[in-house]
Amino acid sequence: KAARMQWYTDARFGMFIHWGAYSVLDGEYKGKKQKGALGEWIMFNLKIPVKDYKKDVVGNFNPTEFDADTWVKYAHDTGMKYIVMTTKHHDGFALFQSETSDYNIVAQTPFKRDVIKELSDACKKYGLKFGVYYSQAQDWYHPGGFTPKKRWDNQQEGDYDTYFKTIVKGHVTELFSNYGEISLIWWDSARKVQNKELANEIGRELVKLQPNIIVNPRLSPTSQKDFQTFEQVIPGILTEDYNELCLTQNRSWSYKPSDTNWKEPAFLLKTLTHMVSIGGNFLFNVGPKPDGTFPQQAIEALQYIGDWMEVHNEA
Ligand code: FUL
Repeated sequence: KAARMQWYTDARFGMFIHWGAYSVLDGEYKGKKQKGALGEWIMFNLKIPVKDYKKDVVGNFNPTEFDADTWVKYAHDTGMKYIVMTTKHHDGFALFQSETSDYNIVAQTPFKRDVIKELSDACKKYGLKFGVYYSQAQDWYHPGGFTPKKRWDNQQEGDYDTYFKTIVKGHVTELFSNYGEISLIWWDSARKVQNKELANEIGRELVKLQPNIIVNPRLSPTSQKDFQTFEQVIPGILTEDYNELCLTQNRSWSYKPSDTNWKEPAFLLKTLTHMVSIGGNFLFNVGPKPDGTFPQQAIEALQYIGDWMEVHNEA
């Protein structure tokens, strides 16, 4: 474990990216406003039927300005050493080409490009580690995927174990086979896993495809645990089990311009130095816009931290 963890404990600073079809909406759908703060939860919050989400949200995802090099260069120039990218969030929509399910960016959107391929290539080019976020428990699209509270849409009725053995295993096998080295997997969300033995068994099989990968413990409550994450709560001190803080710049993880609670760049820099001083990592989240560019607030914060890093970089 120590050897696999070395790059991560040296890294200190990474970029979390929440981007998907949900980035198209700004807390509102067909005149109804979302009550929850998290843009990536809009399908659940507004109980948008699968077929409508597929047509109006996924079908309108066309990020024509997306350029993987630009994203990775932002991270690189800010002094970040790794990227963790949403490959499939709770809405079930995959941002990579897939034979497992045709609910993916290549098959369903006018854009048709495999952004995971482009991002993983750009990470290699700039020497950053590439990690994948994958929502294995919740999936509001594929039959059998977990949905908190009641399902609002009969299309999702199905068996959880079958979903896990086909969709999750199929998807993650593709992610671990088609993109070169994957350095980290960020499973989500352990508490909601319904069959932890099955999850652990499949998890053990999958990591064999990427022997150096490090794993967070959100696959199941008893799964492999290389590092842990504090979510949105800045820890005062770390025990050795907790290595990472992930934090958004406003409140939503995904792009939501009506959420104007932007944190000051100086505050984010202090958060970074604090996390480093207590021996942890800071995984700073960016929610790119539906056209594929970064919000101005993110660009400014990254620039601010990057300038400081440059001045203080003695190496
Ligand atoms: C949570 C998710 O429900 C949020 O949408 C977000 O992805 C966060 C990092 O993890 O469990």
